[in-house]
Amino acid sequence: TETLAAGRPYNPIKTGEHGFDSGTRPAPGAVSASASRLATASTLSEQNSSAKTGTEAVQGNNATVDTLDRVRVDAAGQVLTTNQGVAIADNQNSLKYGERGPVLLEDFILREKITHFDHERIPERIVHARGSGAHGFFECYEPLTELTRAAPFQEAGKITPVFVRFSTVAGERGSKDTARDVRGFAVKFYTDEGNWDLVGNNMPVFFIQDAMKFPDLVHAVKPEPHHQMPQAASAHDTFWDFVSLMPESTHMLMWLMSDRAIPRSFATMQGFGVHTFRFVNAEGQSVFVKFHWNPKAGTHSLVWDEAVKISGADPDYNRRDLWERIEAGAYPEYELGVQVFTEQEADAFSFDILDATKLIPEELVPVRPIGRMVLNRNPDNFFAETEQVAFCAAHVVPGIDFSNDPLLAGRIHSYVDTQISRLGGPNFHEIPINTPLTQVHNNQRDGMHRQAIHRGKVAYEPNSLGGGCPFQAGAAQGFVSVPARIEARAAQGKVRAKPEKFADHYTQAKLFFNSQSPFEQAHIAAAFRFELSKVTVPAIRERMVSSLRNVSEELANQVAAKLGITEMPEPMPKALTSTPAAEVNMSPSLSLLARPGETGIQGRKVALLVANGVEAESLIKLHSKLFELGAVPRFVAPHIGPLTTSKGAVIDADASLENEPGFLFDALVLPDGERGVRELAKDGHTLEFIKDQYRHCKPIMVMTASTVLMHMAQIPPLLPSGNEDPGIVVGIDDSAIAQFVSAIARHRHPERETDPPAV
Ligand code: HDD
Repeated sequence: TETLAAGRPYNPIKTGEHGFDSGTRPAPGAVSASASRLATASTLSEQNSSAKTGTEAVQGNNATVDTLDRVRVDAAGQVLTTNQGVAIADNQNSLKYGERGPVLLEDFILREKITHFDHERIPERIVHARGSGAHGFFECYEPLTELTRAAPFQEAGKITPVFVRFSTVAGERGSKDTARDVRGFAVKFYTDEGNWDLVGNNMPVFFIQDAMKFPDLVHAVKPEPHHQMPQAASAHDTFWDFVSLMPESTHMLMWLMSDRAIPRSFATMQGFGVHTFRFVNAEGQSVFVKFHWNPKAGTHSLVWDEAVKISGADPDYNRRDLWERIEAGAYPEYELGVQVFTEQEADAFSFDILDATKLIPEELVPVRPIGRMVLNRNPDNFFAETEQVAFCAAHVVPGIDFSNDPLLAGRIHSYVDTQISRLGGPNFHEIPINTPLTQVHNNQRDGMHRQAIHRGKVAYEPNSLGGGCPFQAGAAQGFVSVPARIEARAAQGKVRAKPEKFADHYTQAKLFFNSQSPFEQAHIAAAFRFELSKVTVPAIRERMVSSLRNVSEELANQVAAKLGITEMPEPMPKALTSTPAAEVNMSPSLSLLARPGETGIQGRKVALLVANGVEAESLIKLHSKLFELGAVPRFVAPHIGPLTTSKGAVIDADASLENEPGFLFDALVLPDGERGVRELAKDGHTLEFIKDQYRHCKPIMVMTASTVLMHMAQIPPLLPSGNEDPGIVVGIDDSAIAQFVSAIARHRHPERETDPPAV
């Protein structure tokens, strides 16, 4: 076999047959022998993984990443072949009868190539079509054996590999990242007792209470069927028609109109399991649980004007940010927290825990941190991993179980069903990114694209011919559903109905709105104004305003005024005349400001404007300081390439004012050096750059010679309140740098914001 393998095209799927290692799966955490041969450390994230995380985690990470090695293909040093492994002599010309003659049907090489190409696309996801994935690991803080027997939570320090996919919901696969939309936050845990998918969103509530309404919701928000517009946007008639007729969506609309719907980065948004789930321990005792992902980098969002501009200049804004953070070793990290409560506690709440339009205020049930997730490796191939990954709300492991949330019930059905058409048959669990680390044995057979070669003649159970295998695991090892009591009142029997508490649609919408800071509230009002101003039917706008009156009169008035509604419509009639008193009326943790983050300025992009003739020393000092703190400083100039500074040194510009406009950066530095400043002043892009930074409330550092640029851009020297603007730092000494760094850490300085914008 040695001689056979040597010098032959190496097919990594068939390691066993070619006499390399047997192709068995490595134990979780083990580094497979083939890894060193096949995987060349090609990305920075691979090279960096151990040094940067510095924990056992990298090993855990390798557990999934390693099993994928059996299918990773590296063509280095190999000849080009057909799919049958036949070497191809000429990949330039089709087979013809004479140089100028017709192409021959016989050309199987041409036909194989074109046929495969013709089928390169698969259907996109019906929702969440646009997404970005990453590998990583989950690390458990402490054993949770009292609460759950779920494998990831059994030991302190235990590592479980994960694959995560973030997504927008409404847009098509090639749509922009910065649409106003919910973000998907789907985590596949490759546990050592099978795959568990926590398929969540970046908002803790949902539009509807029952899966029966999901197709209606999606048809309403997707581009309108007659002309297929607008793309990746909810600002159109059908969406607002539907939601204004569905008062249960009001709470979710508050979230969707908030800046949560335009995250600055996937690394700066929360994630939520949304539904109530159950934890089940080894004794079979169960408690209810809600899952929360809290980003270590804090919660930071864009502002609308910025998101709109970014979608033109960089439609891949969030995807690029995720990729670059991982390549740079600034791994996105999230803490997993749980709200745990009993059935008795749940019964006493003023809302129903089976209602996905309600959250449980953290002030009522605190969030207990139980572990952390680090994303430390980019996929090798977008299609094979991010596109083919199949998440499913029904994928749970022993220790996790469902509640009776009727939205969840529909999801338990929908995901497998959708993958069957999207991924072409029932065997998508065999696609490498979807395979569990545990072995799979059952009597399911055949179907499209079957990979496993089942041996023997037994495909049924019970059997004696196969020695009774595979055999039932029994309750100690296998999945056992919680024997939850069914509450249907005897007299009710089978019904199509909802419990009464589901009908309170406004208490939590109010709670959310009242818990926002003034600038967050202003952004919510502006978002309603914008979206509804795109609605062409006045009756829909009015209906929405009538619904908002049940949330906040002030909000309703503000929105109505900007829609030209002079006579306020009556508040929408409520389904319930009296609702149980809410436990909390303010929940500070619902504000984005509640989580500024622990990672300082890491990952923030800072533009240092330069041109021929700028003063270099101060810029270089600042550049290295920012770099040291984990920020991404970039020299931006009228053109890319080398520039000569005031003292004749050379600075290389990374980007131009044209190819990376101001709104792509989190902060701006205006240089010293009069000649350079004069050159910048001649370029209209410079003033737009400054204006956008100011309008989007981002910090600006102004070195003395550049104060003229601030005047030219008509930047007000003081805040509207008359106070100094803490986001504008003049000078370059150490205290100015310190002030600038803390201004960047704060991200935005909304106290300068006016509506409409002054600049
Ligand atoms: Fe869903 C995809 C999250 C309700 C049916 N959903 C999908 C994805 C996420 C969510 C993150 C993308 C997974 C990926 O990256 O591949 N969905 C949610 C959340 C919901 C929710 C948090 C409410 C709490 N979904 C929901 C309902 C249904 C679906 C009620 C149907 C009854 N969702 C699907 C789907 C998708 C999907 C049609 C499309 C592509 C896919 O599953 O793989 O089955």
